[in-house]
Amino acid sequence: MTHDNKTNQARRAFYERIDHHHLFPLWEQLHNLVPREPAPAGLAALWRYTDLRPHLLEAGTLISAQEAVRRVLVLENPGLRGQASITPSLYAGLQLILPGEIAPSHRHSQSALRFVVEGRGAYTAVDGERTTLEPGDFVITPSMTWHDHGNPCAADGGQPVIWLDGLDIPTVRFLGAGFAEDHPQAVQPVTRPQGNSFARYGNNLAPVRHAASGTTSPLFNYPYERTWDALQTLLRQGEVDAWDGVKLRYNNPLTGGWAIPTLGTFMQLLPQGFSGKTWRSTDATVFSVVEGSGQAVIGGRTFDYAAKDIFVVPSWAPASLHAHQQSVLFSYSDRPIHEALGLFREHRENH
Ligand code: 1HN
Repeated sequence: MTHDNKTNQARRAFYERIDHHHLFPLWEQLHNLVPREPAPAGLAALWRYTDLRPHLLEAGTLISAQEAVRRVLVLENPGLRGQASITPSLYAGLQLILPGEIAPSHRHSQSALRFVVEGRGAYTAVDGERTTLEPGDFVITPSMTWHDHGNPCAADGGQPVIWLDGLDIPTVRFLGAGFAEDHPQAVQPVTRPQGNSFARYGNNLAPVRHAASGTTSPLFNYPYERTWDALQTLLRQGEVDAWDGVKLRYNNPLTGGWAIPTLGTFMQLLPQGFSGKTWRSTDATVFSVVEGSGQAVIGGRTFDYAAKDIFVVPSWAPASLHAHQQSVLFSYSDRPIHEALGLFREHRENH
């Protein structure tokens, strides 16, 4: 037996012996554990709304929102099956609430965002205040705030309302920091009139003696109308970035920081014919198409997108956006965590 063979045999025998003690040799794994650049975790993927919507409406015939607590179809990354994850740190689902339904009140340490995809007339309530949901609205549920949803029966029968839920579920699970409880009442009492938070914090003003609001924005609805106005104005004024088009991030008006401490949220406008340059960033990102059509080129694969589709860009995958029609894209990622920990990296290529 050669010296090398003998050595390898001795090593393998050693590895087997220590395996029984739940030990393994770092030197066999070092490069995987500390990669030269982010190794793919999760795949690029796109969900067509025209495919998703019938399944969600069918779910509406099988279970009520009240029985389900949240009637949601979870968008699971094809490379992360079984983990309720669209990226290693993020959760995404599409929620349906039909006219006459409520989704009962509860709270949890996971932070949530809603991005309204379809329908009018539903509300969400956060800590005693309701807000009516309109397509394109960005609504937040801060950690440990009571929240419930409802879609009151309108005179005309009302509409199914569908929104995208984005939560930090995998992050909170990873940290072992998850707590939840149900409210004693399915529909929490209303303690503040509608529009109260917006009047206090939504106009570049704040109450002189506002109570400290913690780490999350005191605004809980960022209406699409306002966001659209801002994007349109900047487009007209020619502020189009070669990678992003016109892109803004949602802001906590009290701190200038992120609206949600664990979830970075953005809205961007791509003019018709826009062909963006390629970027990479460490924060894997979920996109929800508000309007328009075009292509997302992610890791060399081309995904055609249309209004209401959802797609995901993995960490450090090269990506670029190309708009056939003028397009508006909402997106969210875990960028606040990367930034807080000094881990955020972005590379913008020149083509
Ligand atoms: C939740 O509370 C909502 O409030 C949606 O609408 C999705 C997924 C997991 C855990 C809690 C909601 C959720 C969730």
